[in-house]
Amino acid sequence: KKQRLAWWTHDRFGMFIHWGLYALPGRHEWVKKNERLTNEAYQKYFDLFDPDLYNPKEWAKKAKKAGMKYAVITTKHHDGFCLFDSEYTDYDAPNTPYGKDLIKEWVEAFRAEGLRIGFYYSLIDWHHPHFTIDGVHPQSASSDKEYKKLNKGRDMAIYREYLKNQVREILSNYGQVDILWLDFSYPGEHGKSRDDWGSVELMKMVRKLQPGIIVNDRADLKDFEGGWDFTTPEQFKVAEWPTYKGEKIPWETCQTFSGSWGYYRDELTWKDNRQLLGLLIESVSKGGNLLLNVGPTGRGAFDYRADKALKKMGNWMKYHS
Ligand code: FUL
Repeated sequence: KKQRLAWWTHDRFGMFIHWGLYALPGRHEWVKKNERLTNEAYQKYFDLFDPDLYNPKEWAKKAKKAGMKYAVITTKHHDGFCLFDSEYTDYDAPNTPYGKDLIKEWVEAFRAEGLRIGFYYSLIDWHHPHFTIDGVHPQSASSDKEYKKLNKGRDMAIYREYLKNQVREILSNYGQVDILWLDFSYPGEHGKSRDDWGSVELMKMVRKLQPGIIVNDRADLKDFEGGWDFTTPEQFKVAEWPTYKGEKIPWETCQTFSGSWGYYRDELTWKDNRQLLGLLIESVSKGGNLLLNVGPTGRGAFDYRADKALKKMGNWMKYHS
């Protein structure tokens, strides 16, 4: 484990990219859930998806200039839309007006800049007809009876197979993948956990397909020893180096520039450069990594505020890397 984490522990600073259909409405990647949108209401973003400014070479250059050494992109977020070409669904980038696999271009561009690459894959899926409706679903219910009615005919075993097939695809079709970032489990009433995802089986497949890959801790694999590689404190500064059974463990905090991961035009709580540098320095000083997120627009460009912030990080990293 230590060996496969060596590059990551050394590199420390990466770019997270949340990009998908939700970039079009531009008001949070959870817009489908937050506004309880149906598949029909959400369909227009698929029908209009045509990012004419998408230039992953430019993105990769920006990440590199900012001092980042790796990048993780959403191959599928909770809304179920696949940025990659999938044999198992029509709900993917090649079927939008854009008409191409977005991940293929992305991987080539980031590799060309010498960056390591990671795939975020959402375990949650608000589009698949067999994904059971639960507490964080856009069509969530208010009583057990209602859940029962809504979930009649939905079969998680079918979805489980789908997710396994898709993880196989993303780990087979793009060469070496350095990180798998699964997201996320919420055990409890109307929540989902490792048996819903088939996490144990899934991990066996992952390790076989990509022996060098490192995997985060969000598939409810409780045992750190045989399961995941690093833990993922989200949107907070850790007070001290996280531990497991008394041992310090590898960790990475993921953070946004503003309040949302997906592009959110009118969200104005952007962190300033001092805060961002503080995050990086403090995380590294406590043995952790920083995965700093960019949410590109529906046309495929970085927001000017993200550009500005990345430039400033780069200026600092040039002298203190
Ligand atoms: C969370 C997700 O629900 C957010 O949308 C985002 O992807 C973040 C990194 O993880 O759990």
